[in-house]
Amino acid sequence: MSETRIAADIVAAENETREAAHRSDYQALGEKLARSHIDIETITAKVAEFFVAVPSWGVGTGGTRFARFPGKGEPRHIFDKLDDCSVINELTRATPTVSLHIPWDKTDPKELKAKGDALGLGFDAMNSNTFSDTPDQANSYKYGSLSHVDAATRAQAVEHNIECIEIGAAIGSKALTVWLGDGSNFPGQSNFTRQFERYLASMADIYKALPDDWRLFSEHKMYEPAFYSTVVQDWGTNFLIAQTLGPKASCLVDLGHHAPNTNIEMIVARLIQFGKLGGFHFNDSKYGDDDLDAGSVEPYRLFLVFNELVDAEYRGVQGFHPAHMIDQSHNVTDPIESLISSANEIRRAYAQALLVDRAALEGYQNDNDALMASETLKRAYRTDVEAILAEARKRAGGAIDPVATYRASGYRARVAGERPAVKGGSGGIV
Ligand SMILES: [Mn+2]
Repeated sequence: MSETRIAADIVAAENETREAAHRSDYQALGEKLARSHIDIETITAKVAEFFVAVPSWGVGTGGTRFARFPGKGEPRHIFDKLDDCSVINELTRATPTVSLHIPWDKTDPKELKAKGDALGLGFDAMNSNTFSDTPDQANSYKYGSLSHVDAATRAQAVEHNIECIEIGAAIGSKALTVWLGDGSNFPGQSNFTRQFERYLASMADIYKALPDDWRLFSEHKMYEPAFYSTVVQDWGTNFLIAQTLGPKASCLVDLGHHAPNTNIEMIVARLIQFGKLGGFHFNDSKYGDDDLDAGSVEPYRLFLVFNELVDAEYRGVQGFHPAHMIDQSHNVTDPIESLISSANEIRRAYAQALLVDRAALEGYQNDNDALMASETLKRAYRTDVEAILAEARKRAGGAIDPVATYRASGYRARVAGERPAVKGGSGGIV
């Protein structure tokens, strides 16, 4: 990394204060795992190779439809956002890519690329936005975009998505995520079939514009902003879309976009089995699309999702390379701290899933030993893998305790002085 936002000597000094305790914890965990014939070095190496993209919109303070309470030193534009994203990666070494949202982050692609290169950051999936209007656009998305009854509005929405691909191609992205707010608020307002036909035709036009090595992710969501029906409302519809469009299309699973109590890990398994799992928007949820921090409410569910991913990894499923992205809205925390913590929680779930004794689990499943099958998962989940996560961070140049190191660095106070408060800013509720 040629430029850093957190001085290396601060990271080194903070690590020094924790080194002895960490070394002791790592050794103790290694001995414990060895008793189960697990080599801690193998797990640490795999964790160090697991990465998740941060969303550019996640480093600004989010809000609700009631209010937004800005934080200090909020990023004013995409270049400030990239600085904040760099801080997260410098401390966690788990987030080397950023997912952009257009038009929120629209600027000269050459400058974007140069800034990313300077910070050692790459660009993950591009996100289009046809759920709000820009001041200069000809046709409004009030009544829909890709599925709108008006052909000119649909064409405008298609054109916007193609522009996202062009910007992405110029900065090294390889995927486009399409989430749209199209739906209806009243029974009878829209003809479900005609609306979905129009949507599929628009998506086919976008698909045609994809470069050969690109992927197209469609993201389903049960409700909101439309409250009676949504065009891409669930994983079944999402699967139909991916299957209809072709091999470059697959499904994005946002953990918050399901009905309460939905068995998300089972959806993940189904999509893997039929080759249509494109990737994730990680977050957590209590009631709806809450966009809470990953692992903050239901860490066991996050683990169970990773249990399916690791199962697929070990089975060597062909073409299995889901995109890992975070999609959260931070209303009451410093967004940088939330994203640091979330990246760690995602890696934690991965590490725990790596510890599952898969041969034993299969044996219990074949013997119909439900209790021991469950216990096999729980045993892995109960293991405190923090020392593995810390070791992976430290070896890559990151912090043993990234949130404490971030606070010690004084970064937020520094940027608060450099970035005068601005009104507005983009929310983070996709
Ligand atoms: Mn999302």
